[in-house]
Amino acid sequence: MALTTNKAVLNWIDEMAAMTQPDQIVWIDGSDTQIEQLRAQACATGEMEKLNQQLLPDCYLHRTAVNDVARVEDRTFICCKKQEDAGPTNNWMDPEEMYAKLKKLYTGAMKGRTMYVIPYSMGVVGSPFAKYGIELTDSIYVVLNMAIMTRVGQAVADVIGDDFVKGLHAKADIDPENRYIVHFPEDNTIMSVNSGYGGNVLLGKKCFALRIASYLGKHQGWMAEHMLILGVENPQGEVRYLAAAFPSACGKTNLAMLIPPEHYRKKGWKVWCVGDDIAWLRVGPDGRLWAMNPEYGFFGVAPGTNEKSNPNALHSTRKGTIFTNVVHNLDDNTVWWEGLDKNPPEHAVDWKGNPWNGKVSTEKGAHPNSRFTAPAKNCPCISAEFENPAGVPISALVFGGRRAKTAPLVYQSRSWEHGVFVGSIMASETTAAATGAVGVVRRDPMAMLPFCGYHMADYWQHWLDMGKTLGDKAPKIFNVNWFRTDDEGHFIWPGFGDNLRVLEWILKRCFQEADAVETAIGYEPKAEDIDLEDSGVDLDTLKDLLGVDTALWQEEVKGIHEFYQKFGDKLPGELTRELDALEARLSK
Ligand code: SAT
Ligand code: MN
Repeated sequence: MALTTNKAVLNWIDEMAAMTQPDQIVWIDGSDTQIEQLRAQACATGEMEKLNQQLLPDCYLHRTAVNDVARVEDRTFICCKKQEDAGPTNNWMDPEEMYAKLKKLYTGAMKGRTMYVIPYSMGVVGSPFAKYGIELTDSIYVVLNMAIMTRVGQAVADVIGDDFVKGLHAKADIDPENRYIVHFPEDNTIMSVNSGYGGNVLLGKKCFALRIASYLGKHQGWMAEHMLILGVENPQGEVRYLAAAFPSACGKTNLAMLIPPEHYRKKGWKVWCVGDDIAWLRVGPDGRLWAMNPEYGFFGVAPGTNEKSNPNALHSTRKGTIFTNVVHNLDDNTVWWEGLDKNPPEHAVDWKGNPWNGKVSTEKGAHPNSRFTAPAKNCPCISAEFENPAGVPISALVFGGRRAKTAPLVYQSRSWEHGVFVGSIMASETTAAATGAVGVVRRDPMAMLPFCGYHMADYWQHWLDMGKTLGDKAPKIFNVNWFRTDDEGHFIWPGFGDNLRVLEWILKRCFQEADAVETAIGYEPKAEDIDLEDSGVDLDTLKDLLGVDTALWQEEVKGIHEFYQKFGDKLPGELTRELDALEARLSK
């Protein structure tokens, strides 16, 4: 039975059902009974496997098709009326043409299947900052993941209005040649077909909360960013918040849940996680920038997650979690992945569904982009403000990427405008989170390259405009790089919990409690001002990590000129001026 009488919702569902022709339509009310029933059904068909309920209560395993393991950026489209509005970094097609193309793929795609109707909320249901969507899907896996990642069910159906985001997902034949992830920002519509993998099909996440929301934010004066949100509590008991943007699979989840080094813990430092992937930011009534996490769970990268790197994430996955494309340990019916421990199972099934012996196999058992979908409330360090609809006030915005050489450990921008410049020139080595080559340096402005729902240069202008609104209440902007390597390719900075040493300086800077030295690229800490006690890093190494290599940066400037050319007249003048100023400072 329909959970709402909203005509706009019902008419749209009728239209989509007429096209996709499911055998039946089932509304997701979000009740435990219904979720339990769907889990049982998915296990009966082999879509999911129930794991050891003593060790991993309410946990399940799923394997995607072998050709369907990551976001497909080359098949992701922004379809607005004018191509110019999508910009040079997005794939575009005329909406009419795309609707016609998709219609063919969706027609009859749900024959013999059930269409699930998922009313979901991004943000606390009923709050002025929440936005609602409906996802139609023929995948139980999608339903169960959405029920972890977002707030779903009757409570949402009760408050949904006419301006909901429409999402249609059909697995169809999982045909990579006909896989499309399409956004129509002007119609509040998302259509995804021929995939069953997370980022392509959990439409509340990248599709809505970033691509559609960034477009809405531009028009409504707020921002949707690919950022984690965390609170750092100092020994005085004061919690200061920051939001940080890193490309996919660069450690956002690890940073969001970091455990302070022992030396810090003893003094009383604590870290609280508000979000690990997406931040919606607005100017609050006090004129400051406030951030809230629109999601309800974590869709984290499994490989590398362990008791040392991220105990909080690992703990979060011990109940009510869905594992995708990890190793199935047949001895105790649990899961394993590379980097979990040094004890890979002997009797196991790999992510492709083949028998796998971790003691002898030279092939990876888990896919490098294998994932866990875990409820946020499982996280031991979840912030008390997680369910606060208004979110938290942000003192610092941090950009970062994976750079072997150029970017120093940390630097602060000279101003908001310069900070927008720093975000716009972000570059990172690619990871397994998207299909394509791994380890190639690409420009990924604000970590939003694959997620900005409109012209990137207009997006930068929006950042500049937000800075004008915020004025002297604007957060300070920083850039970090945990990934510098030595000549043998080893990481120099220990990372993980030790990153708090850098966050301490960042937050002190926001409250005029720490000094800095000026360099050509921005303000850096005095090496003595970073607490290195028990870090295993000595002062000289830290000085190296903070080093700015002029020749490398001059090369970088050339690359930025080239990159900026893509944006033509739309490139805000402020950014060209910042680039010229950087060039001038480097040649001094
Ligand atoms: O696959 S997702 O897009 O949800 C995760 C990521 O790539 O950041
Ligand atoms: Mn992400």
